Amino acid sequence: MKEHEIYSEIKVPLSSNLILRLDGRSFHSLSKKLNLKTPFDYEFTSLMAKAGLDIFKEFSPLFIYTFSDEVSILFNYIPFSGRIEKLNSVFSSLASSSLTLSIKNSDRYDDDHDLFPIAFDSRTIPVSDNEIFNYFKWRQDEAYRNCINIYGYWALKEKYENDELKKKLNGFKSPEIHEYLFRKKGINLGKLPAWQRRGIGIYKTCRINSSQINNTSRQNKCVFVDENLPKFTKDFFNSILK
Ligand SMILES: Nc1nc2c(ncn2[C@@H]2O[C@H](COP(=O)(O)OP(=O)(O)O)[C@@H](O)[C@H]2O)c(=O)[nH]1
Ligand SMILES: [Mg+2]
Repeated sequence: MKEHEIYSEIKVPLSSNLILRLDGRSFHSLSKKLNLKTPFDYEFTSLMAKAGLDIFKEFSPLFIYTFSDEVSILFNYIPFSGRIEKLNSVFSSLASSSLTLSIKNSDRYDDDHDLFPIAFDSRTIPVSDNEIFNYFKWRQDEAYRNCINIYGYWALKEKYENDELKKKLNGFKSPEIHEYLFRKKGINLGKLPAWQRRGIGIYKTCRINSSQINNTSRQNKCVFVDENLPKFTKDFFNSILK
Protein backbone atom coordinates (compact mmCIF):
# COMPACT_ATOMS: atom_id res chain seq x y z
CA MET A 1 0.00 0.00 0.00
CA LYS A 2 2.95 2.32 0.57
CA GLU A 3 2.98 3.20 -3.14
CA HIS A 4 -0.35 4.97 -2.67
CA GLU A 5 1.27 7.60 -0.46
CA ILE A 6 2.03 9.53 -3.57
CA TYR A 7 2.42 12.96 -2.02
CA SER A 8 4.60 12.08 0.93
CA GLU A 9 7.91 12.75 -0.82
CA ILE A 10 6.97 16.10 -2.35
CA LYS A 11 9.50 18.58 -1.03
CA VAL A 12 10.11 22.32 -0.93
CA PRO A 13 13.23 23.41 -2.86
CA LEU A 14 16.04 22.67 -0.43
CA SER A 15 18.15 25.61 -1.63
CA SER A 16 15.56 28.29 -0.72
CA ASN A 17 14.69 29.91 2.59
CA LEU A 18 11.47 28.54 3.93
CA ILE A 19 8.49 30.40 5.37
CA LEU A 20 5.34 28.70 6.65
CA ARG A 21 2.20 30.70 7.18
CA LEU A 22 -0.54 29.37 9.44
CA ASP A 23 -3.99 30.90 9.48
CA GLY A 24 -6.80 30.18 11.94
CA ARG A 25 -9.83 28.43 10.46
CA SER A 26 -13.13 30.27 10.97
CA PHE A 27 -11.67 32.51 13.64
CA HIS A 28 -14.41 35.00 12.97
CA SER A 29 -16.84 32.48 14.50
CA LEU A 30 -14.34 31.64 17.22
CA SER A 31 -14.05 35.32 18.15
CA LYS A 32 -17.83 35.46 18.57
CA LYS A 33 -17.94 32.26 20.65
CA LEU A 34 -15.20 33.50 22.93
CA ASN A 35 -16.64 36.96 23.05
CA LEU A 36 -13.29 38.49 22.13
CA LYS A 37 -12.90 42.18 22.76
CA THR A 38 -13.05 44.50 19.81
CA PRO A 39 -11.22 46.18 18.18
CA PHE A 40 -8.40 44.11 19.71
CA ASP A 41 -8.29 41.49 22.41
CA TYR A 42 -4.90 41.58 24.13
CA GLU A 43 -5.35 38.26 25.92
CA PHE A 44 -6.23 36.43 22.71
CA THR A 45 -3.30 38.09 20.93
CA SER A 46 -1.01 36.93 23.76
CA LEU A 47 -2.27 33.37 23.36
CA MET A 48 -1.51 33.55 19.63
CA ALA A 49 2.00 34.75 20.54
CA LYS A 50 2.24 31.87 23.04
CA ALA A 51 1.43 29.41 20.21
CA GLY A 52 4.27 31.06 18.25
CA LEU A 53 6.56 30.75 21.25
CA ASP A 54 5.74 27.04 21.64
CA ILE A 55 6.72 26.55 18.00
CA PHE A 56 9.88 28.59 18.55
CA LYS A 57 10.92 26.50 21.56
CA GLU A 58 10.29 23.23 19.76
CA PHE A 59 11.83 24.05 16.37
CA SER A 60 14.15 27.08 16.82
CA PRO A 61 13.25 28.92 13.63
CA LEU A 62 14.87 32.29 12.93
CA PHE A 63 11.81 34.49 13.25
CA ILE A 64 8.10 34.22 13.93
CA TYR A 65 5.63 36.97 13.12
CA THR A 66 2.00 37.04 14.22
CA PHE A 67 -1.00 39.32 13.95
CA SER A 68 -4.74 38.62 14.04
CA ASP A 69 -5.12 34.85 13.50
CA GLU A 70 -2.02 34.25 11.41
CA VAL A 71 1.51 33.12 12.21
CA SER A 72 4.45 33.25 9.80
CA ILE A 73 7.54 31.17 10.57
CA LEU A 74 10.92 31.78 8.92
CA PHE A 75 13.50 28.98 9.08
CA ASN A 76 17.22 29.00 8.48
CA TYR A 77 17.13 25.26 7.97
CA ILE A 78 14.61 22.98 6.30
CA PRO A 79 12.74 20.79 8.82
CA PHE A 80 11.57 17.28 7.89
CA SER A 81 13.86 17.26 4.85
CA GLY A 82 11.42 19.71 3.27
CA ARG A 83 8.53 17.23 3.04
CA ILE A 84 5.52 19.46 2.46
CA GLU A 85 2.92 17.14 3.99
CA LYS A 86 4.96 16.89 7.18
CA LEU A 87 5.64 20.64 7.37
CA ASN A 88 2.05 21.69 6.86
CA SER A 89 0.55 19.11 9.18
CA VAL A 90 3.00 19.30 12.09
CA PHE A 91 3.18 23.08 12.37
CA SER A 92 -0.54 23.71 11.96
CA SER A 93 -1.41 21.03 14.51
CA LEU A 94 1.18 22.33 16.97
CA ALA A 95 -0.39 25.81 16.76
CA SER A 96 -3.90 24.35 17.03
CA SER A 97 -3.18 22.29 20.13
CA SER A 98 -1.21 25.09 21.80
CA LEU A 99 -4.04 27.59 21.32
CA THR A 100 -6.75 25.10 22.32
CA LEU A 101 -4.89 24.23 25.53
CA SER A 102 -4.21 27.88 26.34
CA ILE A 103 -7.84 28.82 25.91
CA LYS A 104 -9.01 25.85 27.98
CA ASN A 105 -6.60 26.82 30.76
CA SER A 106 -7.43 30.49 30.69
CA ASP A 107 -9.62 31.85 33.51
CA ARG A 108 -11.49 34.03 31.11
CA TYR A 109 -13.12 31.23 29.19
CA ASP A 110 -15.50 29.15 31.25
CA ASP A 111 -16.42 25.54 30.56
CA ASP A 112 -19.83 26.51 29.25
CA HIS A 113 -18.27 27.54 25.99
CA ASP A 114 -18.71 24.78 23.46
CA LEU A 115 -15.20 25.44 22.27
CA PHE A 116 -14.86 23.39 19.10
CA PRO A 117 -11.34 22.10 18.52
CA ILE A 118 -9.37 24.89 16.91
CA ALA A 119 -7.70 24.39 13.54
CA PHE A 120 -5.08 26.26 11.51
CA ASP A 121 -4.32 25.80 7.86
CA SER A 122 -0.74 26.04 6.65
CA ARG A 123 1.10 26.88 3.46
CA THR A 124 4.77 26.57 2.59
CA ILE A 125 6.44 29.52 0.90
CA PRO A 126 9.98 29.15 -0.45
CA VAL A 127 11.70 32.54 -0.80
CA SER A 128 15.11 33.81 -1.89
CA ASP A 129 17.28 35.85 0.53
CA ASN A 130 16.10 39.12 -1.04
CA GLU A 131 12.47 38.24 -0.62
CA ILE A 132 12.52 37.67 3.14
CA PHE A 133 12.16 41.38 3.85
CA ASN A 134 9.53 41.81 1.10
CA TYR A 135 7.46 38.97 2.54
CA PHE A 136 7.40 40.30 6.10
CA LYS A 137 6.84 43.87 4.95
CA TRP A 138 3.82 42.59 2.99
CA ARG A 139 2.40 40.87 6.08
CA GLN A 140 3.13 43.89 8.31
CA ASP A 141 1.39 46.21 5.81
CA GLU A 142 -1.54 43.82 5.97
CA ALA A 143 -1.50 44.01 9.79
CA TYR A 144 -1.76 47.80 9.59
CA ARG A 145 -4.54 47.68 6.97
CA ASN A 146 -6.35 45.20 9.21
CA CYS A 147 -5.91 47.52 12.21
CA ILE A 148 -7.33 50.54 10.35
CA ASN A 149 -10.31 48.54 9.09
CA ILE A 150 -11.09 47.05 12.49
CA TYR A 151 -11.06 50.44 14.19
CA GLY A 152 -13.10 51.92 11.34
CA TYR A 153 -15.65 49.12 11.59
CA TRP A 154 -15.80 49.42 15.37
CA ALA A 155 -16.38 53.20 15.27
CA LEU A 156 -18.95 53.15 12.48
CA LYS A 157 -20.86 50.21 13.95
CA GLU A 158 -22.40 52.49 16.55
CA LYS A 159 -24.00 54.60 13.88
CA TYR A 160 -24.85 52.32 10.97
CA GLU A 161 -26.63 49.00 10.51
CA ASN A 162 -25.22 46.00 8.61
CA ASP A 163 -25.58 46.78 4.89
CA GLU A 164 -25.19 50.50 5.29
CA LEU A 165 -22.16 49.92 7.51
CA LYS A 166 -20.48 47.78 4.84
CA LYS A 167 -21.19 50.38 2.16
CA LYS A 168 -19.92 53.17 4.34
CA LEU A 169 -16.75 51.30 5.24
CA ASN A 170 -16.05 50.34 1.61
CA GLY A 171 -16.43 53.98 0.59
CA PHE A 172 -14.02 55.18 3.26
CA LYS A 173 -10.37 55.63 2.27
CA SER A 174 -7.91 55.08 5.10
CA PRO A 175 -7.16 58.85 5.63
CA GLU A 176 -10.91 59.32 6.09
CA ILE A 177 -10.99 56.57 8.71
CA HIS A 178 -8.05 58.26 10.47
CA GLU A 179 -9.90 61.56 10.42
CA TYR A 180 -13.22 60.05 11.56
CA LEU A 181 -11.64 58.18 14.47
CA PHE A 182 -9.76 61.25 15.60
CA ARG A 183 -12.77 63.56 15.37
CA LYS A 184 -15.41 61.26 16.84
CA LYS A 185 -13.43 59.09 19.20
CA GLY A 186 -10.24 61.02 19.90
CA ILE A 187 -8.25 58.02 18.67
CA ASN A 188 -4.97 58.70 16.89
CA LEU A 189 -4.23 55.54 14.90
CA GLY A 190 -0.52 56.40 14.85
CA LYS A 191 -0.43 56.30 18.65
CA LEU A 192 -2.06 52.90 19.14
CA PRO A 193 0.09 50.23 20.83
CA ALA A 194 2.66 48.89 18.38
CA TRP A 195 1.34 45.31 18.67
CA GLN A 196 -2.00 46.44 17.22
CA ARG A 197 -0.44 48.31 14.28
CA ARG A 198 2.59 46.17 13.57
CA GLY A 199 2.00 42.72 15.02
CA ILE A 200 4.31 40.73 17.30
CA GLY A 201 7.72 39.20 16.50
CA ILE A 202 9.52 36.33 18.21
CA TYR A 203 13.26 36.01 17.74
CA LYS A 204 16.52 35.46 19.56
CA THR A 205 18.39 38.44 20.84
CA CYS A 206 21.56 38.96 22.86
CA ARG A 207 21.52 39.54 26.60
CA ILE A 208 24.74 40.32 28.41
CA ASN A 209 25.15 38.36 31.64
CA SER A 210 27.78 39.87 33.86
CA SER A 211 29.40 37.93 36.65
CA GLN A 212 30.87 39.86 39.55
CA ILE A 213 32.48 36.73 40.92
CA ASN A 214 35.11 36.36 38.24
CA ASN A 215 34.59 39.71 36.54
CA THR A 216 33.46 38.31 33.22
CA SER A 217 30.56 39.00 30.99
CA ARG A 218 28.98 36.63 28.54
CA GLN A 219 26.47 37.18 25.80
CA ASN A 220 23.53 34.82 26.02
CA LYS A 221 20.97 34.58 23.28
CA CYS A 222 17.46 34.38 24.57
CA VAL A 223 14.08 34.26 22.92
CA PHE A 224 12.32 37.59 22.87
CA VAL A 225 8.61 38.21 22.26
CA ASP A 226 8.62 41.71 20.78
CA GLU A 227 5.37 43.62 21.21
CA ASN A 228 7.03 46.85 20.16
CA LEU A 229 8.21 45.99 16.71
CA PRO A 230 9.49 48.80 14.53
CA LYS A 231 8.27 49.18 11.00
CA PHE A 232 10.21 46.41 9.26
CA THR A 233 13.32 47.50 7.40
CA LYS A 234 16.07 45.52 5.72
CA ASP A 235 18.34 46.52 8.63
CA PHE A 236 15.92 45.01 11.14
CA PHE A 237 16.15 41.67 9.36
CA ASN A 238 19.91 41.93 8.93
CA SER A 239 20.27 42.45 12.69
CA ILE A 240 17.97 39.70 13.91
CA LEU A 241 18.96 37.14 11.30
CA LYS A 242 22.67 37.35 12.09
N1 LIG B 1 -12.72 40.44 18.32
C1 LIG B 1 -11.53 40.02 17.89
N2 LIG B 1 -11.47 39.20 16.83
C2 LIG B 1 -10.25 38.80 16.39
C3 LIG B 1 -9.05 39.21 17.03
N3 LIG B 1 -8.00 38.66 16.36
C4 LIG B 1 -8.53 37.93 15.35
N4 LIG B 1 -9.88 38.01 15.36
C5 LIG B 1 -10.85 37.37 14.42
O1 LIG B 1 -10.13 36.55 13.52
C6 LIG B 1 -10.55 36.81 12.18
C7 LIG B 1 -9.38 36.53 11.26
O2 LIG B 1 -9.65 36.84 9.94
P1 LIG B 1 -9.82 35.72 8.80
O3 LIG B 1 -8.68 34.74 8.87
O4 LIG B 1 -10.03 36.44 7.51
O5 LIG B 1 -11.20 35.05 9.25
P2 LIG B 1 -11.59 33.49 9.30
O6 LIG B 1 -11.61 33.00 7.88
O7 LIG B 1 -12.96 33.47 9.96
O8 LIG B 1 -10.55 32.81 10.13
C8 LIG B 1 -11.01 38.26 12.19
O9 LIG B 1 -11.97 38.50 11.22
C9 LIG B 1 -11.58 38.40 13.59
O10 LIG B 1 -12.95 38.05 13.57
C10 LIG B 1 -9.14 40.08 18.18
O11 LIG B 1 -8.14 40.50 18.81
N5 LIG B 1 -10.41 40.46 18.57
MG1 LIG C 1 -8.48 32.84 9.54
